[in-house]
Amino acid sequence: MKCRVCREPAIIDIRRHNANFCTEHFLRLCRDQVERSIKDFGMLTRDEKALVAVSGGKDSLAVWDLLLDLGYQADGLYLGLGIGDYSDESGRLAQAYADRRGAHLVRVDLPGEYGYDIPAGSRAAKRAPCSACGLSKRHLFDQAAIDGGYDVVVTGHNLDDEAAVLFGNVLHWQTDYLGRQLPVLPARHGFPRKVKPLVRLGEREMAAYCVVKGIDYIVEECPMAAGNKHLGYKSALNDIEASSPGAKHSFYFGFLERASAMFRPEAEAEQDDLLHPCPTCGAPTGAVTPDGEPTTCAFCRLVVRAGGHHPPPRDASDVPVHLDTDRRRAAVQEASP
Ligand code: Q46
Ligand code: ZN
Ligand code: ZN
Repeated sequence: MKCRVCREPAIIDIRRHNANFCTEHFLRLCRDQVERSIKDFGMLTRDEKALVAVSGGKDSLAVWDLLLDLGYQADGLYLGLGIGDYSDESGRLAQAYADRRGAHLVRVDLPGEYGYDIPAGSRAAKRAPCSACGLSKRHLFDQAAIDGGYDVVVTGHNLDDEAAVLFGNVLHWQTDYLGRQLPVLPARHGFPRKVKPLVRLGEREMAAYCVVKGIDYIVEECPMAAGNKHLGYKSALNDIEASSPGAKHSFYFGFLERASAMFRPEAEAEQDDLLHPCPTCGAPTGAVTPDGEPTTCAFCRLVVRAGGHHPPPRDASDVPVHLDTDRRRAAVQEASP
């Protein structure tokens, strides 16, 4: 097995490229694919401040590493979700990476600051763990990015993730989700842009990238992921990819090029529909009571049902931006048609 570029011994075969690569040219391929996604989709510039959502897994550590190597300004954000040993170990690995690179890691601890963890919170709120977790993560990423003055939030979603989400959305014809499934979600309502620079790279490549770069990542799956439909879709797509290399890539990029625009008007109309600032946290929300009255956002309702609380401002002059309802209201009104 020889490298396609230099004919030296290869360390990885990538069947969808019908090619093998040595260490040097594999790393170059990863960097080129990330740079290409960033340019093609207008994800970020080197003048902007990026906050990378780091879970301690291979994808988020790899995307952080790639952005730093490519000269982007990227800090990490680790959310402690209180999922037992899994959270302890993933937090340790995220911090170890940051220390080794001399990079800055912002840490938010859900049990310490909000008074609930994902296992207990999801039981109390009668929500599936991944649903309570996803809702909490989205809110806390946005909030940390606003509080820290970041322009863009980066996540480590790779081609396998995006193809699996697309597969699930198509299987159930979730047309509103299809309209939002993009590698870049533009900034709106005072929230930063969200970008996925790994969409051109697969899960296997990201594991290989971490091994080659000596990045220690958490290998176990989150223990709450059992029964998660996403894993089933991934494995179905892996079977298809095995007999038809490149299938995931053409499924996902074919969707972006030829179909996604058809679903966008519905998703955009829904997003702009009747938003108001949440009376508790200030985040824009479309939540209404059964009588149609504007009410608190899904995250704040989860916090209450899970028996948690919002962290108090440290002093009157230090009200976090996410609690600055006037500023958030102005952003919502400005964005309203
Ligand atoms: S961390 Fe959270 Fe994932 Fe664990 S509980 Fe589900 S969503 S599986 S990426
Ligand atoms: Zn080579
Ligand atoms: Zn709220």
